[in-house]
Amino acid sequence: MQVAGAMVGALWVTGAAALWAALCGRALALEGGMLYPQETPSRERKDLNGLWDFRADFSEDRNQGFRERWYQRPLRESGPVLDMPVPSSFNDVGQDRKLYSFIGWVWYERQVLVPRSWTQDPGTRVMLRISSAHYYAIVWVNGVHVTEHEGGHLPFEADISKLVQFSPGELNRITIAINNTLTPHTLPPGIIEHMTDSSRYPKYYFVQKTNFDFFNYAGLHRSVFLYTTPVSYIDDVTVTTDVDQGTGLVNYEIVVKSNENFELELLLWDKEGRVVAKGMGARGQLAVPSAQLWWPYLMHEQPAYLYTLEVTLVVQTGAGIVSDVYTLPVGIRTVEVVHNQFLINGKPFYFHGVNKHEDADIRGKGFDWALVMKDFNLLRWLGANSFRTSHYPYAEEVMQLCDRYGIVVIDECPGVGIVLPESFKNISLQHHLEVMEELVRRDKNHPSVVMWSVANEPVSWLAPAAYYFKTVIGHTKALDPTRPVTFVSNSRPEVDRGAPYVDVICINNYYSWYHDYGHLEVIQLQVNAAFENWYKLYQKPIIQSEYGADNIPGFHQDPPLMFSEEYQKFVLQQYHFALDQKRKDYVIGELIWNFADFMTDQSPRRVIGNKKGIFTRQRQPKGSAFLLRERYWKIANETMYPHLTVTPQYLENRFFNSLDQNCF
Ligand code: BDP
Repeated sequence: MQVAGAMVGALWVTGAAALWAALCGRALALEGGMLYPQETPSRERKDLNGLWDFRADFSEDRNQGFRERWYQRPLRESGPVLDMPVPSSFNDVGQDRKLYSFIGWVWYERQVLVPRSWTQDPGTRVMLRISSAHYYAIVWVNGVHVTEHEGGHLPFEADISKLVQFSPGELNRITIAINNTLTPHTLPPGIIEHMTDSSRYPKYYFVQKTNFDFFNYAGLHRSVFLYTTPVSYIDDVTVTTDVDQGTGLVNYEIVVKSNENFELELLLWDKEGRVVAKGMGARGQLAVPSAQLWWPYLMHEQPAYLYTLEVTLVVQTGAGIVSDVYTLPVGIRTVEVVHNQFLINGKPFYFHGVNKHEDADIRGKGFDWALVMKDFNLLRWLGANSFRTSHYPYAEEVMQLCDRYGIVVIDECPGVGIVLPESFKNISLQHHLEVMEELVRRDKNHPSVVMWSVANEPVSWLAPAAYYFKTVIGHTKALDPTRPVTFVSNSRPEVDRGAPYVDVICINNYYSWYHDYGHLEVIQLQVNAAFENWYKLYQKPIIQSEYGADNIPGFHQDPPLMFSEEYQKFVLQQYHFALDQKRKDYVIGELIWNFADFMTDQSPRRVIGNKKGIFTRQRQPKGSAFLLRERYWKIANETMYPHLTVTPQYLENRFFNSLDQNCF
């Protein structure tokens, strides 16, 4: 039957990738490093953002594009195409209701002229990098299949040197087919429900069901790049840091791809342009006496200090000497969980921050610099020192800004909505492990990333969850022994099967919202009891990783009623009373749900999306934003000047109103 065919189409691809991975004996995704494409003296970059040709395959089985091989000739010859902006989700750009909720394959195409210098020199390697394509992507260049990738939030790339060198001076056609179908084995998982009751649904009717609370936007969400390296090149750089009595230690490991003999030279530059340490070889340690440490925003007078590591590869080839240069910002800092504390550079760190989403009007999950900067400016205004990348990895450029501004990150993978028993099977587990590998590979060098989160609110009380989370958490710790690992629970301590393996307990609850709604008077008691129960059982530090209430902007009601501004503020205040009793003890953080209103699937519980933002979707403050702002600056004052009695305004004037951009 044709609709089944549509899903078989989607699954066939997933199956093929898994089979290929099994045959190769390793995950496809992890061949090589995934350094952010940079312009350096040896590397050039061209971004392919702008308008692409676009066509959704509305055929009943969604497989017309494959049957007719749309990748073999210009897409516009296959039928009508739309102009589609990249980066952007495709859902909200047009006026077509069918495209808004489309499930299946969409096709993107862009013709690109590659600079002659790239194609004439056989010593140049040309890479195509796709920063995010949600969810499954197949890529062709000039009709030749070059790569496939599963997972919507992490980058992948292909070496297309041979293909572009074959046709110098001609336009090259890049075709990307993307399928947004979620199955029990994707991350996040989902399920396709076929509605077969012909008295209620048309023929072949199906819907995508998910167990997470954000809209499943799809498309090319982040930049597409072409970039070059020499054919002998620096493939990966891994940096970890330590501090020994004021001396900063930078441990490095470089992976080089080269068939020839090579040498590696390393220079570490400070902000003033002085070389503070030098190294040689693929592995070693640089020592920086009296190092300036990387401190979080509002934890130090000079936060977010970054050195620059310059790696130079020198290769002796038959044709002479070739070099490749890569530079990486390096923040020297330590992270440790000791007893009830989360220590950054040996000092207790309290997370006062937010949970976010990549979400905005029109663009959906499409990356947008203006939006990103607005969000960082709002974080600064708020006095927030941290956020969690709920519920998937964010754009690389966002992570770079966190390093630069000292915003601490809990880096979460797309393990959200894991509730179906099938999603605990081996095939899902294997994929989850691969996703963690991809995430750690991409984000390992960011000083801002202080903890990995492997999941949000899975049904962690199910029996298979114990093995599943033990494996995922264990694997993550093996991949990166320098950072703590958590997963975010909404369960009860006595039945949670993941909590024994985490370093920090992260708990979500919505007292007087999803439970005892309307009963504001029970919040403090319930928050306190939850903290005590979790702590009694695990003796681990706790973060209140979500709490909040919806507020429809403009709704006012006093005494407070649900959905009014007054109710949202009241809920927050009650949580704050409870948090204040425990935060000098074992509670090490509070992250509001959510930074801004965001789009969700339609449901009777959602009024055009989730309205728990303290900012609207257009980033305007609700009353709760002012409440939180006062609290965060107060906490920041206590942290930074524990020995002084300063007013909340002191720090705010010192940092926020200062014109010194280095402060943020
Ligand atoms: C939490 C989820 C989050 C939801 C939130 C809510 O982690 O993704 O958006 O509930 O319902 O449980 O607002």
